[in-house]
Amino acid sequence: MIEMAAQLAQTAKPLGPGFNERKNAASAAAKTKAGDWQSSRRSTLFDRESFFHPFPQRFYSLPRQIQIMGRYDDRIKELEDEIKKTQYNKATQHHVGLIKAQIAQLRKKAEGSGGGKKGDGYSVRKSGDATAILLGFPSVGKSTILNYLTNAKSEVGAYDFTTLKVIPGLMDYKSAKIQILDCPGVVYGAARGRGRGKEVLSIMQNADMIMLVIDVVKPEACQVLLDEVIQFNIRLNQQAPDVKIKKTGKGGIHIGATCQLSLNEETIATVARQMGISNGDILIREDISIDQLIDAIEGNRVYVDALTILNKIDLVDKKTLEGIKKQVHPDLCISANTGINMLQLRDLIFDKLNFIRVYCKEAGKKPDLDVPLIMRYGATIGDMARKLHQDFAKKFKYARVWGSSKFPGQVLRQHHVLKDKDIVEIHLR
Ligand SMILES: Nc1nc2c(ncn2[C@@H]2O[C@H](COP(=O)(O)OP(=O)(O)O)[C@@H](O)[C@H]2O)c(=O)[nH]1
Ligand SMILES: [Mg+2]
Repeated sequence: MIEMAAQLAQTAKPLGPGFNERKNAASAAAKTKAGDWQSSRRSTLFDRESFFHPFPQRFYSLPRQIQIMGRYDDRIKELEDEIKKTQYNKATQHHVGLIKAQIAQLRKKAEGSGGGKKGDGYSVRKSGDATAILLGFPSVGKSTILNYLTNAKSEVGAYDFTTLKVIPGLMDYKSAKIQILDCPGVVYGAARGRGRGKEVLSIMQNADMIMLVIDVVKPEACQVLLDEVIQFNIRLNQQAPDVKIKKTGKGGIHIGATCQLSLNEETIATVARQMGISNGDILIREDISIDQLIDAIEGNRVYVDALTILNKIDLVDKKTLEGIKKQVHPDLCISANTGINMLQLRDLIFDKLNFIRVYCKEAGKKPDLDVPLIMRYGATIGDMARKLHQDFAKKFKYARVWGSSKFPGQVLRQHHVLKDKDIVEIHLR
C-alpha cells in the first residue's frame, strides 16, 4: 500500500503545495537513485520538482499550517499502525475505540488547519433525474466511459490529468435522464487538499451515486481511492447508523439500546468523551461498530450509493482477471474502449439509482401513462410537486393518489412516500 502511494505520488504530479506531497515524494525518492536528492539540492529555488522534494531546507520556512498538518498526519499514522498491530476482540475493544476516536479528532483538526479550499472551483448545475459521478485516479478511463454512455465529448488522453474541469453528460435511458459527471482524476492525498482533490470530493457529496473507476492494471488503487473517500466523510453503500445523541449540561453519559450491542458501554462512553461529549444521552437502535459510533457523533457524514467498475479488462487474460476481481470486488467489469459490458453498465447505473415511475393526472381526465415522471425511491408527493414546478410546493393543497394509497384516489399530503407506478393528481390553491 505504501509503495502504491509512493508510486502514485510519483506519477500524479501535484498541483498544489502540501506536506503530504513532500512525505510521499520522500518515500518515493528513497526508492529511486540516491543521486536524485543531490541533484535536486543543486536546482534553483524556483524549480518545481525540488520544491516538492523531501525535506529541502526551505521546508522549515513552510507556512505553519502545512507543518501542523504534517504533524497531525504523522500522529494519525502512528495511531493507525497501533490499530493494525492490535487484534480486535472484546478485551481490546475499549483500547481500539479510544484510538479510533483520537484519529477522528486529529483528522478534524487537520482538516481545520488548512489543506485546500472546500467546495469552490467547480460548480456544476445538477440536471436530469439523478446525478452520478465518475471517480478515479487519472487515466483509468473515466472520460472514455462518459463519452460512451452520454452525448458528451470529454477529452481522452493517454497521459494523466487530461480533464481539468468537470464535464457533464446526459444519459437518456428508459425515460430517465441521468446526468453523469466526469471529474478530474483524484490523486493520493486528495482529501487533505492535494491536487483538486477537495473540490472533486465535495462534488461527490451532492451526487446521487458515485462510480469508482478502477484500472485493471492498477487494482491496488481501489483501496487508496476508498480511503480518500472515507477521509472526506463520505460513506459508500451504507445507511446512517440509527443512533440519537442528545447533549446535556450535566449528569454524565447515559447509554440506551433497543437491541443487543457488540460494543460495551465503557467503550461507547470512552469514545463519546474522547469526541467531546461529557454529558449526554445516547440512544442506539442497531448493532453498530466503533466507526459507525464515531460517524454518528460527528454527524457530518454523507451517505452515497456507489458502484465499483473495473475498466480495461481487454488488457488482461481471464485468469488474471479472476485474481483481480477477488481484490477489487467490482460490481461490473468493462472495457470502455472495446465496448465490453457497456450496455450492462447502463442498466446497472439505472438499477442502482432506484428510480420509480409516477404518472400525473389532471382532475376529471385520464392519466397520461405514456410519459412517467422519474423520481428516486423514497420520494414524496412534496418532492414530486417541486419537480413539476418550483411554485407547486408552495401552492400545494392536496393530492389524490392511486396505487400506494389505502384506496384509489385517497387524498394525501406532501409527506406521503410514493411507490413505482403511482398515479397522482395534484390540487393547488
Ligand atoms: N486498453 C484500454 N484502454 C482504455 C480503456 N478505456 C480507456 N482506455 C485508455 O486509457 C487512456 C485514458 O483514458 P481516459 O478516458 O482519458 O482516462 P481518464 O483520465 O480517467 O479520463 C486513454 O488512452 C484511453 O484510450 C479500455 O477499456 N481499454
Ligand atoms: Mg479524463
